[in-house]
Amino acid sequence: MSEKRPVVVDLRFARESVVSALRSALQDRLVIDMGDPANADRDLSDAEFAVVWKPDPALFRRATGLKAIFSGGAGVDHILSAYELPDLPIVRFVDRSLTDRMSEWVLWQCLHHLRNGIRYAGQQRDRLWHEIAEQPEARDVTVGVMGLGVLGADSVRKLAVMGFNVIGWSRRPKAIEGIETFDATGLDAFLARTDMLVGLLPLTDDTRGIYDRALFSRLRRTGPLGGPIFLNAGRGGSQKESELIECLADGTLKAASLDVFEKEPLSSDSPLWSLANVIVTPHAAAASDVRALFRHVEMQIARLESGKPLEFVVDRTTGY
Ligand code: NDP
Ligand code: OXD
Repeated sequence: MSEKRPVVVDLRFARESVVSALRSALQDRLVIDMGDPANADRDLSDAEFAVVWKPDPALFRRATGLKAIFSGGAGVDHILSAYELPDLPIVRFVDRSLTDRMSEWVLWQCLHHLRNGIRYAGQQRDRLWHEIAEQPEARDVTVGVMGLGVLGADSVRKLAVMGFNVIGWSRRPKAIEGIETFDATGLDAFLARTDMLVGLLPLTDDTRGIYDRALFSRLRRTGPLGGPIFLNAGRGGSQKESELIECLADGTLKAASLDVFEKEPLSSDSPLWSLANVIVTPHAAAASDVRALFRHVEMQIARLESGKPLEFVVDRTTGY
């Protein structure tokens, strides 16, 4: 073991994967795994880095010598909104595996809605052999993606490969080849063109509750799917769930695919479980691969130690 200062790991997910990945990760320094009860009262003041997902609130008071905090996921709302954080760089998790997984979820759900997946699943349950006559082509459907960051940018490209007409919206102007993009000022124009709305926004003060009735009412209603469809894999705090449920019931929205919810796990009495036009996945769109997470942490620490700046650092003023 070298002289290097320890890394404290407090990842409150996939415990077995964390334990297994730690057998070969961060070999050049001591790892203090807070999931191990033996470390519950350990002095953390010598820890240099923290790798966290929804950590113990006391962690940042105990680990007073940190140089940087690594989020165990792409989102950082789990710490920014819940803790008093020291003024340190916070690094998001950005990795090919996570990006691919998210794009898979987005394509899976968009194709499911395009190809009448909900109706065919119902027909199968009823043993009904009936081909639905109206089958729009992807090129007739406009998918509008809100959030064109690491995940949104990959999703729009892959949706375009599948033939969808794809547009995107982000706070600042963006240039993505083959994709028409809108900045914050172009929200109305963006929504008016969108048949399937995909939410890939981070949760910040500006995006909390952004998906509400007023927004859903501005989506295109004359598209080939018979009504707008909403997909959200960003954060549930961005959707006003009571209004979303009403919109799904009264036809403002034709259907939805939801991976994230205002409160998780989704309560067993939520109407979303049983609405026939809703697909629920349990915040599983793009889980972090723990081995890849530790590789990313090792890479970023190596950058720092060789005098290079950290990558994927959160802007504390915008909150993402
Ligand atoms: P990025 O930080 O790379 O991208 C965020 C995007 O959102 C940017 O395009 C940004 O605009 C845009 N944005 C932020 N605030 C606003 C705003 N107020 N108005 C308009 N656009 C805005 O994040 P990622 O793409 O890596 O991840 C996005 C989110 O996905 C994560 O924060 C997390 O919440 C969620 N996530 C969900 C997972 C799941 O399994 N369900 C897994 C992983 C992530 P600009 O480009 O102008 O800065
Ligand atoms: C993330 C997530 O932010 O899994 O990475 O939600």
